[in-house]
Amino acid sequence: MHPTSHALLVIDVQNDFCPGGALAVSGGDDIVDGINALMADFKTVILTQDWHPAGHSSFASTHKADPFTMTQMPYGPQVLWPDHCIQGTSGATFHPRLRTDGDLIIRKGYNPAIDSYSAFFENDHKTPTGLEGYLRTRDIDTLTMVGLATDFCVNFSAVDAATLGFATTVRSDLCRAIDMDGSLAAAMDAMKGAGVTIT
Ligand code: VGL
Ligand code: ZN
Repeated sequence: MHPTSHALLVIDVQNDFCPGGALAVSGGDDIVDGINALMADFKTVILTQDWHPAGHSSFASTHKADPFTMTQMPYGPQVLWPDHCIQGTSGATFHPRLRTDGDLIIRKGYNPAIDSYSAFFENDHKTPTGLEGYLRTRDIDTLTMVGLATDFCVNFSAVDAATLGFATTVRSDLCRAIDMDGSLAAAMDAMKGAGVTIT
């Protein structure tokens, strides 16, 4: 059992990121049993849930564009995704086998105008989700991260956590990647550059 200062963060293990989902990550469901087992070692388990309104600005359909193309947002470049994780739909629900009896569920991406990959900040890198305060007020300074997708939401969450000063480890065996246009290699570099431990 890890000490109370060390929490597990489970990123976006939702139906739309698993095979058959709207933004399926290859092997996304392979990690569920391993994550459930890992939860038993932590006193604090936090889950995140991608939670978009219909017509979200990160959806290609909103821009009449093709999915997996890029657009420019006021806060910078943004990948346009297939419609996914729409609030209240089965695609936004956690994988049916995932243990969801954690301490906190952080929903993100609900602001129509800003995407939110990171569990800490929206994609403007300024608007906080409140997770930092939750962790600090509970004297948590060490994080292990698992989930989907390695190169987007896990990457952004891990880089932000390490930059905020949390000792951060990503368990790559319990993550799966989208890997478009070299995004996995870029994410690995970004995480290592930020001081994230990748195992
Ligand atoms: C994610 C793309 C869009 C993720 C979420 O969970 O990595 N990726 N929304
Ligand atoms: Zn999303």
